Amino acid sequence: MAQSHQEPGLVADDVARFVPQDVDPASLPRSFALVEPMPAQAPVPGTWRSTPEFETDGPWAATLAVEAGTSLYGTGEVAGPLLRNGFVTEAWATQPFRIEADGTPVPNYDERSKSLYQAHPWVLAVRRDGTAFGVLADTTYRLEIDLRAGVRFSCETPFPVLVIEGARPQDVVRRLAELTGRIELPPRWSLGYHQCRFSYHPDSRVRALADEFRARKIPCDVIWIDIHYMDAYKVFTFDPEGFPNPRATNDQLHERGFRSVWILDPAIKVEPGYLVYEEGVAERHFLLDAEGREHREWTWPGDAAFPDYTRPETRAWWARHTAELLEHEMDGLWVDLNEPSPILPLGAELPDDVQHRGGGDIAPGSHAQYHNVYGLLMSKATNDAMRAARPDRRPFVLTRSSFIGGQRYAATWTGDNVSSFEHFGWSVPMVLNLGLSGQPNSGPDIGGFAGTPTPELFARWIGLGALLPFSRTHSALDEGDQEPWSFGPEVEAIARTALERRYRLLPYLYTLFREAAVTGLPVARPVFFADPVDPSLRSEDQSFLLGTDVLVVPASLGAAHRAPRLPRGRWRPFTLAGEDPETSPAHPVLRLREGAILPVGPGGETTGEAFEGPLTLLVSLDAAGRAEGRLYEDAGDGFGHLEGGYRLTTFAATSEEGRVRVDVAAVEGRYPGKLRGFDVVVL
Ligand code: NBV
Repeated sequence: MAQSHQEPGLVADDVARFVPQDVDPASLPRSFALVEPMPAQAPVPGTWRSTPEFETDGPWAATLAVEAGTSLYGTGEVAGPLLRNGFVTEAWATQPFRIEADGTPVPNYDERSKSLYQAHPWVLAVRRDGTAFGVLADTTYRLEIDLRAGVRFSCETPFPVLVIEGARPQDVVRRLAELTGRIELPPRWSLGYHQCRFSYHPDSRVRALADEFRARKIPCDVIWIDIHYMDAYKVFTFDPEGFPNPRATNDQLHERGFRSVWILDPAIKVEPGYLVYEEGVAERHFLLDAEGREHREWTWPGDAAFPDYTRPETRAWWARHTAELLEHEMDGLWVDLNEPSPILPLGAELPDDVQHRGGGDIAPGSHAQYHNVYGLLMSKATNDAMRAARPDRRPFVLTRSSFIGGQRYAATWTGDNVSSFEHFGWSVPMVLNLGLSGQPNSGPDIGGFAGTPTPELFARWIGLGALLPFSRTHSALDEGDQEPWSFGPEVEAIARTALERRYRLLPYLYTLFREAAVTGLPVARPVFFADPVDPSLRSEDQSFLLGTDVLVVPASLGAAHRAPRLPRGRWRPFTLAGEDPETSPAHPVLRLREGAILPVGPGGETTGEAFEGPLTLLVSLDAAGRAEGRLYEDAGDGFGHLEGGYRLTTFAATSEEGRVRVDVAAVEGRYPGKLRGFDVVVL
């Protein structure tokens, strides 16, 4: 039986909270999505456009009708198209894989899969008239999201629904970020290119890799160290043969102008004599089964126990070990397998009745309640640890699992993918829907994780991946090499050019990351943001926008795909590194909006170089002969920018009698030093 909501509450002009009838709001679990509890409420006015109908007999459900012509987006990390109308998914963090005959685990999902590694109980709806609303089912429990007829959420436990109204979809996304949190500005080095594989091992291979990048003059800032650095996959240990001196490895990387990111898994190997395990037992840090015994699962290191990150004491213990690890001078941390995922048997998950004991502002609860926030809490514990250990540096954490709001603590990647054109084609829509769900810092495994790409596929993937917010190549154990030079000289040249383009764009990209940190707007945005009333743009998901000014148009994925739909107005093509997208389709065409000024840097092999030296301002005048653009600068690390230690420069161009003149129209912030010199190029 459908019932209307009880005591709907307006918490701001554009946000309303609805609770199912007969449910005492005070009886609902605390929110993990929201940064602050909801403020006092007033009655929702009769003019409110989108209101849920609740069902309370059977599973709890909430349905919102949508007008014809409404486009649905969001739902976090989902494979398939950007436009989500007609899909049924689940907010339930999952590791989707199957085992090949030879024992290799292979990611196993497609457009119809219900869930991937992260959980975002959130839908963004854009009405035909370009106005928008967003719906958050504020629960951590497993939730079905059915978008076949309007928006329908269903769940075994009652949940409140938040509805955000906006004049445009951008307003809704900004409001979502106000409520669920924004990213911290990442350290500038993390905007560079990242090279990863499972695993670069031993340490001599890491050094050789770094030298190879420099010898070949291919831009790269970060090398990643996957699980083989550990001793038998035991967290917070080092393989005495392969990585006997991790500090030296990091020092050598730093000498060569690289940073390093090292992986951490949650599963702690059950092994007498292993300090971390023994402490975990003695101090009761592990999840318990329904009978109160330590819960174990078969994982990468074998039988393992799982830290209970709902406990403040356990987060502090994790932080202490993380701080000790950081004494070896790793620059960033990568938290993996935190859905959390056992390895065997296939598809295993921790049982719903496993107990999380909570503490502080987190109530004790079952795994059914806390499964979806395991990755979020592990990210938080790791981020807090980095911040406490290094108060002067910005933490960098990458997580595989997350929950809505997870952008507060970590960047993310789209998990294990496959070296196929199909998975390649999902890169852009996945990054866009994550952005529309609050997470602006993401990217796919370039080249694909499982399998080895053809030279053509790798070229296409790095050409595109170099333009996504987080840009990292990664590949699985036992797969062929996936370095920029692994596919012959032609692809190497394409990869170098692709990365040179990224490094020239970095001043603009960093400006967009700053915008994301302040407003929550994504770095990579759907094309329909340029014109939310143009219905032809609603399903465009191979082209995308960087900020408001740069349109990225990749070559078509083949005859089965339609030609890209571009927003109205003049978008002038430009090049950055001598590329020719006509002859080399791996390089997406870049276009600059009329009326925009794009600040580009000199490029270089490291972010250090790319943020020094003269700027070029690319100017694309509008019909009135004007253009404007912005550039954000700061120290690149640390927190001085939060105290005004930054400079946000607005450039304005005017044209008179055929001459274009660019002025500094405004400067915000107190960043020492003179503004970098600039050349002007009028497109
Ligand atoms: O740590 C090894 C891998 C990692 O390379 C990959 O990126 C993660 O998604 N990890 C999964 C664990 C191995 C699972 C097969």
